[in-house]
Amino acid sequence: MQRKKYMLTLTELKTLLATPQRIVITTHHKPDGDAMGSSLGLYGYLIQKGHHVKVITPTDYPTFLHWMPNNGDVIIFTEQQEAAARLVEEASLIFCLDFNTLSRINELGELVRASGAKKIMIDHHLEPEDFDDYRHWDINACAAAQLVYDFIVNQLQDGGLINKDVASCLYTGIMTDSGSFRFPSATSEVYRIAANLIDLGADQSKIHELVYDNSSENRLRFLGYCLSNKLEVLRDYNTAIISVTKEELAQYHSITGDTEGVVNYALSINGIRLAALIIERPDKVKLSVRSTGDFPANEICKKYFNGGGHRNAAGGAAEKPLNDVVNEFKSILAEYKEQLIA
Ligand SMILES: [Mn+2]
Repeated sequence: MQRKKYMLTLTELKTLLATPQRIVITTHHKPDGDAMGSSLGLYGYLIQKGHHVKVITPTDYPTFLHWMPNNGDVIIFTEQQEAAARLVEEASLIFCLDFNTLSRINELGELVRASGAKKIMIDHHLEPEDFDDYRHWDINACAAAQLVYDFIVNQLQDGGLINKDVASCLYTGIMTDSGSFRFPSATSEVYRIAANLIDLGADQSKIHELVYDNSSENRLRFLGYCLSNKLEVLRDYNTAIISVTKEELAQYHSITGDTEGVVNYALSINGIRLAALIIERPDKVKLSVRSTGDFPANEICKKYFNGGGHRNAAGGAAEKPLNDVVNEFKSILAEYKEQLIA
């Protein structure tokens, strides 16, 4: 892609980072383990350099991520809009982690766009928008946290500052985005980075427990309900769908993070190549779509549901009744039948 404007070089960025800056780190809507892990990992590095740093998330995020080092310093935009807006406006550098289009951070996006700060994108999603001044972007990276590691160690040559806190955050990002090191993106290089992070203090067993064995009883019962009552298996298309109404979410007192990972259970059925979790949210219907092998989940999300993502993990949304979205999703499958039954 042709970049129009003048880009910051690595040398120029290093020079900027050599003196204290006012830095904002932000990440995508409804942050996941990689969004928070990459953000708080970079935060833990930058504060050691004497910068004034704040992590601002567009929205809240799951409680199973609240244990992360320096979580108490995070500002949630929807809860502290004025303070967040001031920080963005006054920042000299804004790091944009684990997303690459400003629409992914809601109203915060326009504030970031308007800010005079230099913008640094560290990301691994397809099709970045041209809003940044410096880019460390690689779609083959398993996580933004892997790219933050590479940024600190190889680009800034500052690996000596990866302490236990930084290592724990970056490890969390890599672990969650690689499906606990099982997706094809978890290359031997990723395992080597993880091993380094363990050597630097990340307690891999503890971190796994904090993230994955930290469910509320409601969350587990909700999962059970989805699997026994809401799962639809369409064998003709090797596809499984779980759809959930807002009444059902309320019945299980669902909170942020409670629906995360549910779609993976649908995908884990033998022979299933495509799985969707379709949820009625207050404003719109949201889809999480997962696939195996080379089936493009992101293509379906982009073409029909105003979204996108990775080939095997994508998302979208629709402003229609839940049933209409479920029926539309089913009607699309015929177009992909050959690929789905291959
Ligand atoms: Mn990510």
